[in-house]
Amino acid sequence: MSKSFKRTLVTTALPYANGPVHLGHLAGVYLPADIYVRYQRLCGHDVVHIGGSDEHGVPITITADKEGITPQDVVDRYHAMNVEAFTRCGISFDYYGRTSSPRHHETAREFFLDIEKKGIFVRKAEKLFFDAKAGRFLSDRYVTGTCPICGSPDANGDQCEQCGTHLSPLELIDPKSKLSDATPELRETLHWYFPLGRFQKQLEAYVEGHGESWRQNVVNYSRTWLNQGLADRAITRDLSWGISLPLDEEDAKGKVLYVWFDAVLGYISFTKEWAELQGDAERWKRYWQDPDSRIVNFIGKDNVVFHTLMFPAILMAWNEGRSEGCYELADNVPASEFMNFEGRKFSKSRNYAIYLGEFLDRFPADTLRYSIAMNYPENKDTDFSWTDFQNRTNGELADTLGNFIKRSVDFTNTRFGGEVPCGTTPEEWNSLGIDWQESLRKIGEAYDGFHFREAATLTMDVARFANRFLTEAEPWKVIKVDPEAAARTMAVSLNLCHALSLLFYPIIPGTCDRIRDMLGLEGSVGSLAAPGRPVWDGAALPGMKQGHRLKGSSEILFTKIEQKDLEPELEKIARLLAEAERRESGAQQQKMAFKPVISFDDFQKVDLRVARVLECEPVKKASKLLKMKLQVGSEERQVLSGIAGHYKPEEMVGRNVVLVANLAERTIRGELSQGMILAVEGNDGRLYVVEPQGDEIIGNSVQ
Ligand code: B3M
Ligand code: ZN
Repeated sequence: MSKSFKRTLVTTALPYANGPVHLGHLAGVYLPADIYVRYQRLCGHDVVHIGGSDEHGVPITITADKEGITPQDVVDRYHAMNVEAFTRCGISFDYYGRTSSPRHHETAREFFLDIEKKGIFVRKAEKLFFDAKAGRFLSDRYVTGTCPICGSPDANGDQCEQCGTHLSPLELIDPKSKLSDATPELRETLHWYFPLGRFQKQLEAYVEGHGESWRQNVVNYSRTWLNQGLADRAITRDLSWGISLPLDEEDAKGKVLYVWFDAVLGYISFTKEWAELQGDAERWKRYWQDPDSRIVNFIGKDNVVFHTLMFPAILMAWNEGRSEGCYELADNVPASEFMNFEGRKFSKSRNYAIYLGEFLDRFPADTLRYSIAMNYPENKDTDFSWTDFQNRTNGELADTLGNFIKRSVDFTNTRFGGEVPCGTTPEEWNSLGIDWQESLRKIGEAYDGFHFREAATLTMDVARFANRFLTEAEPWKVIKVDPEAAARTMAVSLNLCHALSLLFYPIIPGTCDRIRDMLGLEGSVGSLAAPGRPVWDGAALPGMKQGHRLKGSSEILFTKIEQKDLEPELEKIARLLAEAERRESGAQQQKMAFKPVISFDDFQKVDLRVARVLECEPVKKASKLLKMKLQVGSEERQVLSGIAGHYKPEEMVGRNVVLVANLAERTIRGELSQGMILAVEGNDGRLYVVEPQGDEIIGNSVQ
């Protein structure tokens, strides 16, 4: 670490309180953060871990509508459920807040007002869909209609699930309100926009200043946005659920802050609430407003730009014109890739998930923590499978770590009266064949660098070493001929047990406390360390004194997972996969159903022409679209097409395509599209452009 810090603030993305957290969330955000925090605490660092529920936003109201309950019911239920699941999993938050709290509302409004008073927001009148029956403006997710790109009949106002195109509700064909099924009408409304572009230079400097230390994915996502040029972002919404605008103006009525504007500020409000509970209401400032503190935001890859651009921009706006009370920006934003489940993406909406609480009803937290640490999606997506979970639990946790600890404790109990039979000299300890200083340094570096899989692997290597040491020394044989040598072996083994109880603590804390208990040592591992009082380095030294009494009994640390234990899980997976397949083939069949018959005259109305692609380029902020310049006979046309995921722009240039030449012009993402080109979706999900061959046919009719 190049810079040294006096204290560390760790935040974890605030999960929407609209459903239970699943293993994907745990793997990407909460477990890595907890492991990191526990390691830092063992090192004697001052570290505070802040998390909480995101209780605003459309996902909450959609769940409420679906279940026929109020948004408040939704957040109450899932906040409680997630707190419980995190607690059972040993995620050691110092504070877990809720964005519905008065302190949070106050903080968010304070930020809004400060930026409003500085005149930074831009107000824009715009026409939005209004549901006259429901008497409400409709946010994007509340409008549905036909996708202009792929023709799917139930595209959402923000995105078409079928082809993935990001849409605005105004682009939908035949839009309908999800609230009442009414056809919405356009009405003018005013919204507050945050001009991200105003902070472009500062944000570039911020991102580039961390180009070396941040993960590649984080830098890349941020750069992509920066390179496109940052646009104004609306930070208000016409919704009834959320933080209402603190302005006494007609225009502000019925509007709330956009959920992302308020959610990121939750990190700050919750730190304030934590400080109040500590009896020192000002203490939060040391973590947020002191350059000597280090802020680390653990998130998933889908939340990157909100944390590397939007949140920093809000803080920059606050800091503008201030010499005191300025906020520090995050020092690192370790964003994970995704962990899949049995080869498929976790999906709450498709009910393809294992929820954390559900998992813990069946298996112990530490077996899960270890398995996930070994599958941490650091640089690429990884997979959680039941078989891998079983193998790691049985082979690594039970047969290696658990077996070593139990053999050491049992043999000492039965043959040495439950006492550490002798001391272990530093020379003896250091000549075991393990370079303690080097091991600790490497594991520590892995933690500091957010390489959790590496840290877990190196730690298990120490357990393997210990297990082998005991097996090879064979004290149960040696004791018959050389009791003193057997005693020395057992003393070393018990010291290894002690070392492992510290080394494994960040990953499997509950188990480490049980090891301490068997060793007859007072207090939990976590209670040994405090800011300024490190215990991590103690793992490199023999920690068990001659004559110390063990507890006298032992327990099995890890129960092996039998095939029959997994059967219900495997059955469930098979069911979920079959359901997913049915859904997909259902969708396929639906597509096969032919459209209603049209007359020959109707068909004759469609003017299909062969065109040649002259130029082709991507479209800013529409990752699915390509913009093409086409030659149609003597004319040139500009056409947008949703094929970006299937063809590179340069691959399109020079191809012949079939153009629907007399389709009414449309503007998509501010770009004119004069027609449509034909493509076929293959069974592999790819789009294949219809491509008539030949040079002598450009501009001609397709009949
Ligand atoms: N609730 C999105 C999510 O759960 C959002 C994160 C907020 S972090 C401030 O993925
Ligand atoms: Zn579509």
